[in-house]
Amino acid sequence: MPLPRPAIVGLTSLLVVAGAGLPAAASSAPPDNEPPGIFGLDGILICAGERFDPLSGVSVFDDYDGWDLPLVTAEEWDAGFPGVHDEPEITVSLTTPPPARQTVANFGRVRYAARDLDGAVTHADRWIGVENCTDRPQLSTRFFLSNTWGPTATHTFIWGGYEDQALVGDWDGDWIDTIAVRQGSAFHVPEGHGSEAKRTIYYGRPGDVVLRGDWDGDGVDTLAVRRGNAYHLKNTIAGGPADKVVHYGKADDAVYVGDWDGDGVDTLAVRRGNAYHVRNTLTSGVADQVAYYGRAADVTLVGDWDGDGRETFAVRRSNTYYVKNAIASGVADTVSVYGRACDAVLVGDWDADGLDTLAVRR
Ligand SMILES: [Ca+2]
Ligand SMILES: [Ca+2]
Ligand SMILES: [Ca+2]
Ligand SMILES: [Ca+2]
Repeated sequence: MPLPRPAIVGLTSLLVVAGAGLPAAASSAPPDNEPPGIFGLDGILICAGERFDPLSGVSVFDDYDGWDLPLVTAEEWDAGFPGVHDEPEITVSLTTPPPARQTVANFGRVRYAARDLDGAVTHADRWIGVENCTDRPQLSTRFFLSNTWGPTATHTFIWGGYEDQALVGDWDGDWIDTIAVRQGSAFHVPEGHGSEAKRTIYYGRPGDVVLRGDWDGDGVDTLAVRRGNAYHLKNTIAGGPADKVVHYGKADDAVYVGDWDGDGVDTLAVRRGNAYHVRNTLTSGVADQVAYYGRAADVTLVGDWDGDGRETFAVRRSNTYYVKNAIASGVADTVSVYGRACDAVLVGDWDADGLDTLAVRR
């Protein structure tokens, strides 16, 4: 009796990202040439100018017995792919490599093949596109939280909507940062990583710039609305009028929130070019400290990277992070490569060990 044809799931949603000049129609796999039994290649994300390894981030699952199937590795690819794994039931290989290990100009097609035990081969074509992520990272509803700078995500979940603003905070004072999502003036605050249970609060107007911080040092993060250079701070997770209004910097300054001096209270810093004007009290006035770090074009992150209770800056260039552990000018203390150039990242202490690490929204 022949074995039932195993189906491969996990190839369903090769993530196709619209880029400049990419027709919208190319962002979905052609429905008619999807053979039965092969689904899923999720998580492929290609950045403009990035070398594309078609097997990076791909997982394939065999719904015949539920085993996760390994694909060929990048090393095998380099050694003269296509190679085929001797898997007990199915082998999956990429047979047509047009965009492989190349800079993808716009979009293209890759072909995957699956062969089951009796030698039958089925193919699946998938269109891929290229995202221009230099302006704004592609947002997603999938979050990958990591407690280290290593490649392993400790929490993976789907949460919120694609365009929702994500706000990281310790909303209940348990020292664990979680990710709230904003929809207009509604903020959905989860009970834990990936938890469906949530509180919804309403604050500000839909177009407001909203920041989060622990403005009173009680260990609980709350919200603030920015209007120009006025910051309307609220010390409880609730709607209603602000508890305090602080004016700082100029209306067009980039602003960052952090506990720069380790006193438990978050305050503001504004950035002009690569100059960071840091203030340690929630009052109007001039900066307590000015530090020059990185380049004007860098993306800036705030975190307590070394667990000393003080938050400092890191700058990001593509997927390289230059971390500084003091509010000071000078070279980075650590340099780490993490994730991909198109990733949207968030910073938080996901495990309450005092160290901030990254989460990828991909
Ligand atoms: Ca607070
Ligand atoms: Ca402080
Ligand atoms: Ca620190
Ligand atoms: Ca941590």
